[in-house]
Amino acid sequence: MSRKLLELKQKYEAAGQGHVFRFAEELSESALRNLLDQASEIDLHEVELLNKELVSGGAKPLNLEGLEPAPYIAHPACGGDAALWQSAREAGEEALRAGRVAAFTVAGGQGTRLGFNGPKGTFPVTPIREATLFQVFAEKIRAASIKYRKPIPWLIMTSHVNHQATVAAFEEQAYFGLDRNLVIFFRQGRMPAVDAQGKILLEEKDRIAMSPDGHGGSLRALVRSGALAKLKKLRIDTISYFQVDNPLVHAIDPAFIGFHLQQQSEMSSKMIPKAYASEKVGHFCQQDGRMVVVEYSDMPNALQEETTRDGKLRFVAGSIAIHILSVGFVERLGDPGSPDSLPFHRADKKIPCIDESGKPVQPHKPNGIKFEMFVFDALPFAKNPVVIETRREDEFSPVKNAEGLDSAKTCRDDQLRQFSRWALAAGVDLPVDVTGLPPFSFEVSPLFADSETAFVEKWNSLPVKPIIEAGTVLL
Ligand code: UD2
Repeated sequence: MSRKLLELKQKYEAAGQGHVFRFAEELSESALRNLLDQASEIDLHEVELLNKELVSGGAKPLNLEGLEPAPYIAHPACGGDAALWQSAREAGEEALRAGRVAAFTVAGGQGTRLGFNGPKGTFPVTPIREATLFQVFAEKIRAASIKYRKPIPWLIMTSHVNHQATVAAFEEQAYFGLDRNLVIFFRQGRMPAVDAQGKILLEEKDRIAMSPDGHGGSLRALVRSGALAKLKKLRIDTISYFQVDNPLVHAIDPAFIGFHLQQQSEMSSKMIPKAYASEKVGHFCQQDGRMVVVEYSDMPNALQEETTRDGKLRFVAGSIAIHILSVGFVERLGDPGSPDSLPFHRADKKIPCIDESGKPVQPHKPNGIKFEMFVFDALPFAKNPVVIETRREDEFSPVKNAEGLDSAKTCRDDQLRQFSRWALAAGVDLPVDVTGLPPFSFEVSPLFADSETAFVEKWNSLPVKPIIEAGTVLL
């Protein structure tokens, strides 16, 4: 132990971070072990570079030169070419039947805004069964693997904080009927938080203030954890990536997969037209011939509000964090020696910590800096990136906040509207209000149907049609 302490202490002192061991002498053996484990996880060279780039230099203003809206493939319901979509769908279905596709949920976030105690994926989200986000995704993945007669592995990225609770939730629910060997959990990396002088903050005498390295950390975590090697062994070459907060997502979308494969894209994305200029989503743009996403917080208002001649938003393509990634691309970008690596972003936060004398500090304004990577920053490195349009009502209603916009209530209502649209398309007589909301709650499990087409087909095949009323669950 003491040799390890000595070695690390020297390294940290040389990097100007010796204070991390300020209280080492006072610690019990197990507390010291914790501190040493954390300290050895940190790449001091990376921290030094980030300090130079993002801390002493401050946040860099975005280079807006030559920024243009990115082109996208329009949805057939919004003027897109139906034959093109059909051909993409067929290509995607072929890949699914060949077992080339895995699903991937990033679930390492801290979910602070929702104020829910536990991994966000265990948040109950559906109107009647109160199925959790994880259950909804599991049922979508099961439905697709039944349809295409091939098991679909599911990768789930957790964080140090929620890993155990996430795995326990799956154990408790017997993996929602999935093959447990094909549910692959792995932890994302962590980064230390620093103060305005770039000094690593201590949360406790034996604990460095560490936080998840952002969803962009998923690329290197896929490689480092061995999850990507597992996929390659299973002959998977295509990964369907989505966030844990959006139960409407088509976890497996043949048309999306097909466009990605047909155009030999390394990373593809879905967009929705922004509802209003200041909507909090990233913007798909092009710059110097490369695809970039400019986050809402980085895009000047004037650009967000710019309109075309016909009065539509110019930067209309909103990123909803749904992607297809090629395994070879992840392997290239996730390699620690790769020249193509994701940049870090700086986030100024209130970070509870201890001061030089070991006294706890509860900050009331940002006192520290966290470093995070964003997955969409991989786009400029991707060959042939494709963006396709999806419809908000079909695919996007995230649960982010405890109340108001993007809350459990708005998400439940959006699910009800979706179920009602499907039922109406099948000819069910359902009274809905002007917003499409039915007067009572009911639910359609993805195992019954996971799209309007699937619903209509299933409904038509039923010899006896169930009555849809308050509390109905179609399973
Ligand atoms: C994200 C996008 C935004 C838009 C929106 C759609 C960013 C910066 N912004 O906003 O452009 O697409 O989503 O809903 O991404 N996560 C991890 N590890 C981390 C951090 C996050 O796994 O270290 C996961 C988290 O569990 C969640 C997802 O990433 O599934 C999104 O995280 P968020 O809530 O921080 O993203 P948000 O809402 O700011």
